[in-house]
Amino acid sequence: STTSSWWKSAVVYQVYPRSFADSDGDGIGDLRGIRARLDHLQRLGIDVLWLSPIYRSPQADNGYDISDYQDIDPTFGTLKDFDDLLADVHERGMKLVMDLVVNHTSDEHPWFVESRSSTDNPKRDWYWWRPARDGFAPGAPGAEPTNWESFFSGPTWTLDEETGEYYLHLFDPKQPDLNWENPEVRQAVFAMMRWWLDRGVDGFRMDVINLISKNTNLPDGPVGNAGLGDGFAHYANGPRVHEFMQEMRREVFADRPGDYLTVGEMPGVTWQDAVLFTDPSRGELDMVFQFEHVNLDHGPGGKFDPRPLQVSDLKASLGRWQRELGPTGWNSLYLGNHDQPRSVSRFGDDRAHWRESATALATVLHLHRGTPYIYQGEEIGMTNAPFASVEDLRDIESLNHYREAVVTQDAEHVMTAIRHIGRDNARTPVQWDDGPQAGFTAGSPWIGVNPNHAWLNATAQYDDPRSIYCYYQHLIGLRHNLPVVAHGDFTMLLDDHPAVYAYERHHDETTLLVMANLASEHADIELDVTSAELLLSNTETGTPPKEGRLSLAPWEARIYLST
Ligand code: ISL
Repeated sequence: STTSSWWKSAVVYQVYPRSFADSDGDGIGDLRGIRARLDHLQRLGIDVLWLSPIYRSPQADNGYDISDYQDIDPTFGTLKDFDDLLADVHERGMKLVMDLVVNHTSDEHPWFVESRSSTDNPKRDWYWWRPARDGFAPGAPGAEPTNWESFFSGPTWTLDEETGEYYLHLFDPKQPDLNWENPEVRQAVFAMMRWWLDRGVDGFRMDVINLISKNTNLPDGPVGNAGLGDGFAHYANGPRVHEFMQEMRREVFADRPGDYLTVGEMPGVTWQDAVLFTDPSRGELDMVFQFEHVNLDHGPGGKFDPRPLQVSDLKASLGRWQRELGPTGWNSLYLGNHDQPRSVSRFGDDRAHWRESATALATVLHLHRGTPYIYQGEEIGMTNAPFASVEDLRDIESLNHYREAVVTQDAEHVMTAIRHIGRDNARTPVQWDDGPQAGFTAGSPWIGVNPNHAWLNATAQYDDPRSIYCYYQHLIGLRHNLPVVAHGDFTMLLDDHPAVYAYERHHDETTLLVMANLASEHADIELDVTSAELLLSNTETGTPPKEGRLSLAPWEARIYLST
């Protein structure tokens, strides 16, 4: 934040409103639904609630396509409902952070409607308009101004028939990119942010914020999929991104005392750049979401070409970020969100060792240096969903990929990859109880409820001291109560062990020793815990340590403290 580092001892919880809780039976979660479930969050112990977008939106990308930044989509409620929710969150001692989606708007946003209306409209330059490539007629194959492939398949340019020019959209055609080179655009965004802060919100999670500065020459990228090019080097981490972040900090936060949180979502950000973004002396962001560890299981063909993840790669990657951001910057810690498959299914063993692997992964993550993020349902161990066919899917990314991929690949092969890595895995409704539709809605849900809610649900876990939910309560308590968790330095141990993730944190006279076996076989390790106190473990009766040796059961995790 601007005035303190309160978020170092905080835990953030992400709500994806569409799938959290439905109060009115239309099958889609809403703000009143969230309000009615605040006990779940407060008892868990979280400090901050991050809301995925609730603004007015055609919902082409579930709200990441905004048509009015200063209103609530009727699907989710009203501004009054929002104010009520915010008041309740604050009354319970928690904070609320909004999603800020300003790399692009909806094509139905009045700014874009004006911009596309004519080549000399005053807002023409608020977006990226370009004529067809030299020597090509508009609309001809290959006439797009660059060869870039969009994140959601197909080219990043769409022809507007009326004016005969193309507009840029790194995501769907319904998500045109704003032109941050234009100072009027920046001022409009900053004014909108101030409006929300005046309303009382506590900060922003900034969607793909490292994509806002493009190489204005718009060069082609190396050709890959389907004849399209990879433009990443020309639109990500661009030349003015740090300047824009500093300007935002000045214009939006500088004269505003208060404990805010800013986190930039940044696909492809390097640790070198992350240090610059999060160095407090530079006045940019409090922390960033990096993607290195969630891209480790992507194959040469990208995310829909998954390959097995090696624990050693995960250790090397997260360890590097701990080391490099250590003295100057600050990490965001996450294993899942609304764009990623369920962490217990992806990194754990959601069949034979469901509870142990969910809690082992949580142990590893939460005791790192950084601010942990919990994605809704993770705290009860929700798993990937058994999507039977393409009819069960809702996500624009998966559906576009499916349509494109089945032209050249076997449909069942395509579905296997989507079942493994697709975003809808994280978007099935939160499983509150074992009743109809898992207690999510009295109506018919917009996406199917996972049938495992019969046994996997929140209600079954509240009073079970061995539950995943209760384990998360303990982990959050450790961050709140032990300065070493929030402020200690980080040293990786057993670097070369293929399955055990172990590290030490030091602060003043205190040492925290964390270890977890991230495999479904026993592991023997050499670590001396003789003078340490066992603080928390995810197994009932761990094997007692002997002369510097420990034997860990499958997915066993232990936390020791010595002072
Ligand atoms: O999930 C992804 C596809 O592999 C990512 O590339 C994702 O699109 C990227 O992380 C950006 O995500 C954010 O912006 C998107 C939106 O669809 C995501 O839900 C959001 O988190 C466009 O606004």
